[in-house]
Amino acid sequence: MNSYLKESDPEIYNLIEEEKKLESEKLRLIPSENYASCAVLETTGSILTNKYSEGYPKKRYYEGQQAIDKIELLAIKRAKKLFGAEHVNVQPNSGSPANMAVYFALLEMGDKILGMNLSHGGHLTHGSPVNFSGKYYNFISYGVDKETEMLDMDEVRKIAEKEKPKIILSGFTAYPRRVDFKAFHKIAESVGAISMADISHIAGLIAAGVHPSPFPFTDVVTTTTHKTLRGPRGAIILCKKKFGKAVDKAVFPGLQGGPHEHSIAAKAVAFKEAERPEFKEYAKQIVKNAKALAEYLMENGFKLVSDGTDTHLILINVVKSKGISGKPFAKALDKAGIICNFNTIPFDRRPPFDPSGVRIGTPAITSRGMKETEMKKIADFMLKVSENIDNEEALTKIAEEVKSMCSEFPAPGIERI
Ligand code: DSN
Repeated sequence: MNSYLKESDPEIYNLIEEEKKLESEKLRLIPSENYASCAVLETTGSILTNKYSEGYPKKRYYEGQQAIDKIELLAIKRAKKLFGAEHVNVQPNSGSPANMAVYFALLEMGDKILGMNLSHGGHLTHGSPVNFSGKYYNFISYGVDKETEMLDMDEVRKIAEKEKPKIILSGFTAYPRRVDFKAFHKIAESVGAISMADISHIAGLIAAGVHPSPFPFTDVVTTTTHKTLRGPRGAIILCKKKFGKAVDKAVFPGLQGGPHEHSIAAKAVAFKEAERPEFKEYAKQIVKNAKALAEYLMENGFKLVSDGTDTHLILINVVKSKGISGKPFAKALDKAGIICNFNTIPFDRRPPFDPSGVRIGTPAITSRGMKETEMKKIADFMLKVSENIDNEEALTKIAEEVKSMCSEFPAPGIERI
C-alpha cells in the first residue's frame, strides 16, 4: 500500500518510514502505547474510510449501509461478549469524547462528580480545570494515601458521603495498583450515585482476566481501544441497559456526526483477537514483566510510587531516587533509545512541565515478545542513563545496545508478524 503513498506524497511516506524506524529500534515504554496487529492496521487503512453512516445499525440517515450495519453490529456483539456488558456503543472517536458523552448523557451542567485527583493519577477529562470536564462540571476529588501511595477506600467513602456526587468515577492513567471496582460501586450505590469506570489503561488486562473486572455491576464504563487492548485508535462506552438510550443519544447526535466505520471495524478485529488464548498469555506476561521490571528498578535504587505495581504501569519518583527531575531524565532516556513520559507523582511539589516522576509500562515491549530477562537489561539501561544524564557519548552507546536488543524482537505491524 505504501508504494502508492511513496509516489503520491514522498514527504509523508518518508516521515512514516522515519516513525517505523523509531518504533522498531527503540524501547517504547509509554504505558498507553502498543503495537496494533497487521490485521488491525489493514482494517484501519481500508476503504471503510469512504462511507458515511450517521445513526445506528438499522436506523441510519444515509442509505447503502448493507455492509456497514453488519460491521457495527459485529463490533457491538464482540465487545459485549468480551467484557460481559449489557449495552455497548462502539462509535466514540477516542477516550475524551467517550467520557464527554457519558457526562452529557447522565448529568446537567454543574453537577458534581467525584474522581481521582489529577496529580494522583486521574485523567484530563476527570476534571482538569483547563479541560471541558473541569469547566462544565463540578469535580471534587479523592487521592491516594500519603504513606502507602495507594487508594484508601474508607477515605473515598467519607468524601462521597459528605459530597453526595451524581457520579463516582474510578479508573486512572497513572495509578500502578489494582482498582477495587466493586468497592467503588458499593460506595456509589450507598450515596445514590452512578458508578463510572474509565478502564482505558487496563482494558486488555480486564478482558484477559488479569485484573478484576468492573462488570457486571458498574453502571457505565468507558475505554479507549488502543492501549493494553491493542486495537485501533478509538473508544467505546459499555453500560447497563437502562443507560443505553441516553448514552447513544449523547454520542450521536449529541456530540459526534458520522461514525468512523474503518475504526469500528478495526475495533471488532481487536475484540476478536482479545478472545484468543494468545492474548490472555500476552496480558499475563504484561503484568509479569511490569512486576519484574519494578523489582529490578528498585534493586537499582529507583523509588517507585507505592513501591511496586499490580498492572502494566510503573511510576518512578526520580527526584527521590536519583536527585534528577522527571523531564531531564525522560529526555536522557530518549537519547538512549528508551521512550517514556515525565509525569507528576502524588503530592508532587514540582510543576507538571517538569515534575518529579516518569511513567513507564510494559504493553508495547511485551507485544514484541520481551520477557523477564529483558526487563533486567532495561532496568540496567535505565540505571546507566541516570548515571550519565549529561554524557552524550554514554547515552549514544546505550542507544546502540538498546537497538541491538530490539533487533531480536520484531515489532508487530512493522515487521510482518
Ligand atoms: N494520553 C493517555 C495516556 O498516556 O495515559 C491518556 O489519554
